[in-house]
Amino acid sequence: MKRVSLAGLAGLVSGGAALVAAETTAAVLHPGSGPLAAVGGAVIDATPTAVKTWAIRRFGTDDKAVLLVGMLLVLALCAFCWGALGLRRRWAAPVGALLLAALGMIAALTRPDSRSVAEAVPSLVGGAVGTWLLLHLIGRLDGPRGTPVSPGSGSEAHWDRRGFVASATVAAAASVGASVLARSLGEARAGDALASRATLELPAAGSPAKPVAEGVERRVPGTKPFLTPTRDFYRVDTALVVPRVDAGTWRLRLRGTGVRRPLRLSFADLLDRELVERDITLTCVSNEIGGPYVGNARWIGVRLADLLREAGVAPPSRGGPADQLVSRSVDGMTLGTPLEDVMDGRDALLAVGMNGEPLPFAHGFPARMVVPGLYGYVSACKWVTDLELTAFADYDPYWVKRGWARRAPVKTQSRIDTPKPFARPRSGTVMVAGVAWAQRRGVERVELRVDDGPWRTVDLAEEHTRDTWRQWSFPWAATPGNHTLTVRATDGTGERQTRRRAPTVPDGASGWHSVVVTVD
Ligand SMILES: Nc1nc2c(c(=O)[nH]1)N[C@H]1C(S)=C(S)[C@@H](COP(=O)(O)O)O[C@H]1N2
Ligand SMILES: [Mo]
Repeated sequence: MKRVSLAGLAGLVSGGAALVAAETTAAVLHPGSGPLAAVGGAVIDATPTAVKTWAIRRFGTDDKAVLLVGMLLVLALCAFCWGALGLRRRWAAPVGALLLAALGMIAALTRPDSRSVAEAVPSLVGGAVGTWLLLHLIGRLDGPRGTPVSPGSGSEAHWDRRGFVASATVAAAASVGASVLARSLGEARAGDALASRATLELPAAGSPAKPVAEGVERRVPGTKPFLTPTRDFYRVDTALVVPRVDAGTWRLRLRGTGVRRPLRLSFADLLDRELVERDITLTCVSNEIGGPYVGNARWIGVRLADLLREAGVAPPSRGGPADQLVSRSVDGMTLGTPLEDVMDGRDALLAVGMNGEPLPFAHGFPARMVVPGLYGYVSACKWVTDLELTAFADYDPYWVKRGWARRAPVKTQSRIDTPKPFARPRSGTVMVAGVAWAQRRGVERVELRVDDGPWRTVDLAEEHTRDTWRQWSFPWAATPGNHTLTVRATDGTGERQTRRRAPTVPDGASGWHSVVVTVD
């Protein structure tokens, strides 16, 4: 192998060691504050909305894994060039390390959940380790006693090949070992959070959910269950590392404009209140027509309106000065919800449980908001730790700053779940089935059209509540050939789902869902 390639390899090994050193330091200081998470978080925040929408559509919940792999590839490329350059110009070793460390430091210090200047330490440690190792390895690529080997001098045999291979191997092995150590350290640090969830027994709800009647659930093969199992529930958030919050030390503050008695609640305080359990269909604004980012879960928690009234808050309709409830999560995410909606009598919850269990970490443990009828980005703050009353005119939360609408009630939607696009069913009776949702308004009717034929009213499952989706099915007498199936719903106010196609940005997609099939 050429010396310059070996120097590139030295860069890779040194870069890897630098990264491991930085991440290990972070695991000790403040889990989740490593340079990878910080830079990744900054990349996510800086990504234009159009690219983010594309990434969610293209990669779904894997978007974060894809981002991580991409970052590692870019980093590897930089490290290779760093090593190769360091062979010719020694100063490139510290300078290159400093540049990357600066990137990590700036990202770590400017994250919304950054706590102190100590967040810069991991990147500094990484930079120092990387510089030292690279200089050391490159030293082995030089002739005896450090005399640089000039290209073509014929003295290539003099450099310490065995020493280089040995050093590089030791460094790589040490990095792998340290990363394993850092991982288990991270797990140990998360131990309190894990234990606080594992030992948690949710009290029974004072106001239980309405039992799901027989007629609510259709079990048509190829459709989703009425209640979405937690493991199948979609996940959308900007958290590269899922926050693992210790319920024992978690606190929720309620403060701001028009708050007469600010609240500061522990998790135990929450559980002391009356818990209500409700089935609520949650929808993501990034859901495309026919898309998967909608789920129906049984949430348990306290009524947000109760907390607000206890704090002396009045909604705008009662002369209150605030019209926006801004929720903040432990990772710095902000969401803004119309205060009027939270206090108008709907089951707006500060949820602590999902489908009979404490919230999973990925879904917001120990507490999150769920507000029927509003897209998740304006209502469903996970890992919530702060509620602030303010005005829409005075504050724009995270997504609004990035071009999404301030107010975003869920649009009426219907979806065909079976047959799947481009399916090849046999002619005869084919079950067409799916769901429709129009939270707060309810679904009154669903119609199906085959090709350009007449709209036909489908068989609707019983309504559970206005805040849950409604299943439907239609036995279709399928004839051979290509067919387009189109569905549309009418909500409880009699308004029909619009045919007008709109993209997800800024306030949710609209249009009819169609599926093309070939009947054999
Ligand atoms: N802290 C935090 N809460 C968040 C988000 C986020 O990125 N961070 N994303 C919101 C969005 S866009 C949606 S659709 C819902 C999704 O909730 P789920 O992941 O439990 O399905 O969470 C909301 N709450
Ligand atoms: Mo969302």
